[in-house]
Formats: sequence, C-alpha cells, structure tokens
Amino acid sequence: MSKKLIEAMADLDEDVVLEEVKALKEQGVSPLEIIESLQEGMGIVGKRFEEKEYFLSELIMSAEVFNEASQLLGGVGQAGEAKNGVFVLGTIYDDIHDIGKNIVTTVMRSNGFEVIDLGVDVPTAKFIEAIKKHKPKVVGISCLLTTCFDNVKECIQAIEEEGLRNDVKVLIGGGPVDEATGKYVNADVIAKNAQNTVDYCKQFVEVN
Ligand code: B12
Repeated sequence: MSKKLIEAMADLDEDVVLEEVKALKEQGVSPLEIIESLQEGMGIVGKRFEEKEYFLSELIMSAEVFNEASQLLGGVGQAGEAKNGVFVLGTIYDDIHDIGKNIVTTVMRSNGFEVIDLGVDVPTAKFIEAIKKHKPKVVGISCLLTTCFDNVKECIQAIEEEGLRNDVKVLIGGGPVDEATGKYVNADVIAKNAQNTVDYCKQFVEVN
C-alpha cells in the first residue's frame, strides 16, 4: 500500500491524491491495489469524523476525492462475457453509501459475472423480487451503518421466509461489517473488498 496516498486521502489533499494515483498507475501498480490505499485513507477519514475532527462536509469531500481518483484509474476493468452467472447486489435500506458497492459491481463484471445492481436504500421487497426474477446464486448486501445491521438481518430473514434462502448464498460487505456482524445477520460470508468477493463467488460457482 502507498503510505503517501493513504495519508493524502485521509487529509483530503486532492492534488496529492491525484498526483500519487497517476504516479502509481505509471509505475504499473494495479487499480485494485491503488483502491486499497484509498479505502484505507477513507477509513481514517471515518475515524476523524467519529472523533469530531472532521464533519459531514469532510465526509462529502472524501467521497468526491475518491470518485475523482477512481476516474483516473479509468475503471477497474472492462465488463467481459458474463459466463459466471448472476450476482444481485444493493445497499440496504436507510443506507446511501455506494462507493464500495460500485467498485464491487465493476470488478465482478470484469470477472465475468452478470451483475444486477439494485442501487442504494434498497427495500427488502426489492431484493426478494430480484432474487425471484434473476435467480442469482449469490446475493450481496452492502451496509456501512451499524444502525442498519438490523435491516440486513430482517432482509435475510425475509429471504428465508420466502423459501429462497437455500438457493442463494448471502454475502455482506461495507466498512464496519465484521465476522460478528455476519453471524448476527445470518449471512454466509463477509467480504472485506472486491477481490474477496470475486474469489468467493468463483469458488462457489465452481463447487456447484
Ligand atoms: C464517504 C462516506 C460517506 C459519504 C458516502 C458517499 C457515497 N456516495 O457513498 C456520505 C457523505 C454521503 C456519508 C454519509 C453518512 N455517513 Co458515511 N462514511 C463515509 C466513509 C468516510 C467512507 C466510505 C467509503 O466509501 N469507503 C471506501 C470504500 C471503497 O470502502 P467500503 O465502502 O468499505 O467498500 C469496500 C468493502 O467494504 C467491500 N464492500 C462494500 N460494499 C460491499 C458489498 C458487498 C455485497 C460486498 C461483497 C463487499 C462490499 O468492498 C469495497 C471495495 O473494496 C465511511 C468511513 C468508513 N470507514 O467506511 C463513513 C461512515 C460509513 N459513515 C458514517 C456515518 C455516521 C454517516 C452519516 C450517518 C453521517 C451523518 N451524520 O449524516 C451519513 C449516513 C447517510 C446514509 N443514510 O447512508 C459512519 C458509520 C458509523 C457507524 N457506526 O455506523 C462511518 C463508518 C464513519 C465513522 N467512522 O463514523 N458517508
């Protein structure tokens, strides 16, 4: 990871972030590695927000800097032939964070999955409808707010009540999500980044 990039992202120093992203790209560092450093920097932004060193305006700014930086990366791959099956994902209702979800969408598409992205603030009924319609093997739920963990739990429970839980693996992700969250909401797997998601889904597709 690039310490310079992590620090510049954490300090919201847009010029340095963009310069460093360009430099790393020129050195041949992969887009996913660059994103990892940006994600680490965003984690620090979050901590500073928690500690009241940063305010909402800085959170908004961090999203802008991150998006500018990812544009320089020119996307994290081209969508290939969708040979690995369907992956439905969305950010759970009451949560509008979408940067991580969008990265997962792009990386999954470039790894041969057909991705149905339901967007943000997605109600349970929309997940259920999409599972019935697209019959995915894996469903991904993004959640960045601890206050929304119960929404994820409710959504997974509803998938079960509809008799669909045995047909799909449920993968959850997002900054504050950990193994304990996974157990609490009854997810199959938690994914810390887009590469984990791809690895898990590929392994799952092969097994079946
Ligand atoms: C940017 C940001 C925002 C932006 C979001 C812009 C956008 N378009 O997404 C804005 C300003 C809108 C925002 C708003 C708020 N935010 Co905010 N935000 C962040 C911040 C700093 C970065 C998030 C981010 O984009 N990270 C970079 C991406 C690349 O990382 P990622 O999301 O983790 O995604 C990766 C993995 O997690 C995984 N992944 C992600 N999703 C998925 C999904 C699946 C299916 C899978 C498999 C994998 C996966 O793969 C991704 C790529 O590697 C985080 C801090 C943090 N530590 O995450 C706080 C944070 C999430 N926000 C927080 C808060 C409190 C809020 C607000 C409530 C603030 C307020 N007072 O209004 C609002 C809530 C709005 C709402 N209803 O959703 C808190 C949540 C605390 C908590 N305990 O719940 C955090 C943790 C900051 C903090 N430490 O206090 N926020």
